[in-house]
Amino acid sequence: MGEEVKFSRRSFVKGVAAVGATAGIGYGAYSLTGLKEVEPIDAPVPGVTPSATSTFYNACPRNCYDTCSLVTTVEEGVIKRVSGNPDNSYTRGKLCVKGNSYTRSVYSPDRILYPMRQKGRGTGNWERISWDEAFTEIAQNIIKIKENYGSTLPICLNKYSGNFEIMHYGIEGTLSSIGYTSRATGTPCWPAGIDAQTFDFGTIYNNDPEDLVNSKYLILWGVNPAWCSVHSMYLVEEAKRRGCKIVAIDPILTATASKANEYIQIKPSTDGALALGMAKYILDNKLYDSQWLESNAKGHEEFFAYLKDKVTVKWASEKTGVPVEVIEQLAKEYAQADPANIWIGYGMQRHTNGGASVRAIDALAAITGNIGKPGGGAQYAQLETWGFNYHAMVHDAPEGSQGDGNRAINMNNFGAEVLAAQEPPIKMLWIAARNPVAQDPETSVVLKAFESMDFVVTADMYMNETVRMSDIVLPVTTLFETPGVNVSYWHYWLNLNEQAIQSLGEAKSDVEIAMGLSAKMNQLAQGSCTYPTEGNLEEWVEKECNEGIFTQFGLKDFKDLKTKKSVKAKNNLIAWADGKFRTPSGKYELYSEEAVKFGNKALPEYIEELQTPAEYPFRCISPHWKLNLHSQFQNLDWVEAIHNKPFIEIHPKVAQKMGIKDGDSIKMYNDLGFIVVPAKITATISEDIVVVYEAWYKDKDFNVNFTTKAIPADMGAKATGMPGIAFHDNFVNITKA
Ligand SMILES: Nc1nc2c(c(=O)[nH]1)N[C@H]1C(S)=C(S)[C@@H](COP(=O)(O)OP(=O)(O)OC[C@H]3O[C@@H](n4cnc5c(=O)[nH]c(N)nc54)[C@H](O)[C@@H]3O)O[C@H]1N2
Ligand SMILES: Nc1nc2c(c(=O)[nH]1)N[C@H]1C(S)=C(S)[C@@H](COP(=O)(O)OP(=O)(O)OC[C@H]3O[C@@H](n4cnc5c(=O)[nH]c(N)nc54)[C@H](O)[C@@H]3O)O[C@H]1N2
Ligand SMILES: [Mo]
Repeated sequence: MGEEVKFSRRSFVKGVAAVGATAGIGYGAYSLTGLKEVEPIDAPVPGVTPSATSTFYNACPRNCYDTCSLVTTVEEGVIKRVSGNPDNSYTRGKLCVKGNSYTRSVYSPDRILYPMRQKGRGTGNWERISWDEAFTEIAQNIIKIKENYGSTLPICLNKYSGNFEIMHYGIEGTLSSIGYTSRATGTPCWPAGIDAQTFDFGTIYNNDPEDLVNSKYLILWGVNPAWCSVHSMYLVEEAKRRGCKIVAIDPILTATASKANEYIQIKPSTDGALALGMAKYILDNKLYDSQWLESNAKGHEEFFAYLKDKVTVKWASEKTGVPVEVIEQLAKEYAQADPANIWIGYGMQRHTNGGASVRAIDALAAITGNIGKPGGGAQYAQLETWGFNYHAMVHDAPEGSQGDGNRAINMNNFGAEVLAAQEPPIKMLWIAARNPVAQDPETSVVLKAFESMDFVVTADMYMNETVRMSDIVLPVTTLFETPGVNVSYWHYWLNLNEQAIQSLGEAKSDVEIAMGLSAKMNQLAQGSCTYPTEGNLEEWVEKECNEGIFTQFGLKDFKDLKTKKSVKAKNNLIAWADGKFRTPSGKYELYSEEAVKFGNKALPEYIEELQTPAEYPFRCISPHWKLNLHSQFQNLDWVEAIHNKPFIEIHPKVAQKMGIKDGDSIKMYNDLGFIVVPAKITATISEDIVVVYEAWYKDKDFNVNFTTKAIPADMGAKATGMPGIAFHDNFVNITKA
């Protein structure tokens, strides 16, 4: 990246300063021209007796393993308490810090409650407008783009994981219903691992996490449930109580690792070498399950030949920094325990060889015959419970739409690809359930892309960095203000989401926004939008369900779900128990031709990790933070009261060498950008890394993604349309600021 991009970070700092100057950085950090104070809205839901205390069941829709079932107490139309559903054996009556702060998140003084227009993107000079004005301006812009370019391809949607409730796929539906558009495609989250497991097993499919308690040996491999899946931590601890040995493998001694029987500190991005070293030991000592391999696997001879030819435990030790004896002991214990289980995290696959690492770890489970049985497996994720109709999502382009489909824009290189798009260029962005300015790599480039647009619309609940770069913001409801239904990508529960309160201010759900826009588009240009213009949302939730869902969850019909609220899948809770893999051969594929088609090795071979360049001697790992969910929750004053400062973790020896003391202001930089944060000196990390947790802090000029480059991971294109991103291959240097 050249000078220009490097310094565009500064221009963003100016942008923030301008917001502060206009509004005074305080709650919300935006100015509302001519607005009176927001009154609390406490009108009850129609049909609910005012002043009565009512209980509603809600479903946490955040992008989180736990996807909890919530019990919401409402008094006189106001939420008083949100707690975990005790009848759900995964949620177990408890919530995480974020869940416990839901009451604040709904009534936060930060909530955006009205549609607003910004006079000058990034100025903070917002004015309240009516929904009619907002829809008119958006519709006119869409119609103008169609006139100028002959298609709607200059409009680009960026939507991801702000809300995973099934009706929120209506956001994709909104754009489909106006024509073919450009779409941010792929995911910054888990794609390399998905492809890896797709090559090996045919798809992602994990055992019911409640089955973790049946393990005798559990490796937590680059996963941090103590922060990122707190309800699973109960299961890990219960397994331990029943005699299971817990081993954590991570470059950071995480809160999870601190609860394990053994912690193994590994050099980042070398997990494949550790897994292959273990496999070699297992092969040499004949600890593999030849019977399982004979009946279930394809290519184990080729894999064993590769191990014999290329892998030694000593090599694995040199690569990973893990002593030979530790690798041997780990391999022996793992292979001899029955059943033995591995939970493969998403953090560990955010490397250029992340997919290959996941395949090597999967191979351990396969060669030891730990697949398809209780307490065993290679757990990553599952989509088995996601068989909805996607009724809110599927909408045809209007008749006469030009083009033959949507255009894919890589979500993992969003800024650069938006800027580079030609014939036609991208002119308008629609952002919903997404905060790309905070969460995408190369923030300075993302900001340039936003600056270059003719028109930006963002639908969100809070005034975040992306909203600040928009022309119009549309206020969306929280999960308590709209009905829905949710499942998890980890556990096997399905949770109903009931509307517990009326929407605050003028907030609308994403589907209601689509309906309103459709009405306006058709008013201005008949036939220009196929989205329904009205509909009962409760009925729409029912339309998402089908016989497959009812059978899977033991429900008679939708009414039955409305009575039961939270239900667990009845069968297929042990992945691959039937031995029918969904690969081309129907077997577990240690040798995958499909992998070759996507430019990868057929075998789970080691792919060299990126080496630290001399000028940027630290690898910056930027994992997820305990108190937020990406850019969500950290902005709440309740959460800020617990913790409101980003920091950089530095090993004591590095600190000593550089004369850095705890709390010193540190500049972390590379050729892309920099951040300035206080130092936290800690021996929980190794000397070759620094750690900065990714998060959005309200009114703080902090975003680690100013330094992360859009470096692709090795896999992801098959299942998600684009390769993943190597967030943790971020090489930096540090100096005292
Ligand atoms: N509190 C909270 N919960 C969350 C989230 C959140 O932001 N906050 N996010 C949700 C989402 S979207 C996701 S994807 C999941 C993520 O859930 P996790 O995968 O558990 O979390 P991460 O922080 O992404 O990464 C886990 C660990 O991977 C380690 N790691 C990084 N590189 C390597 C490596 O090369 N080898 C090994 N062995 N380990 C490595 C990191 O040090 C980190 O401790 O959590 C979900 N839950
Ligand atoms: N450096 C670094 N960067 C990372 C990662 C990392 O480990 N390191 N992790 C990556 C991962 S795993 C992920 S999943 C991504 C997450 O990236 P995003 O999907 O962008 O994540 P969020 O910040 O959870 O949500 C975005 C926005 O959705 C809004 N929202 C919530 N509910 C609704 C709704 O109902 N409607 C609408 N319209 N908006 C809503 C929230 O207020 C928030 O502003 O970040 C990635 N970025
Ligand atoms: Mo994620």
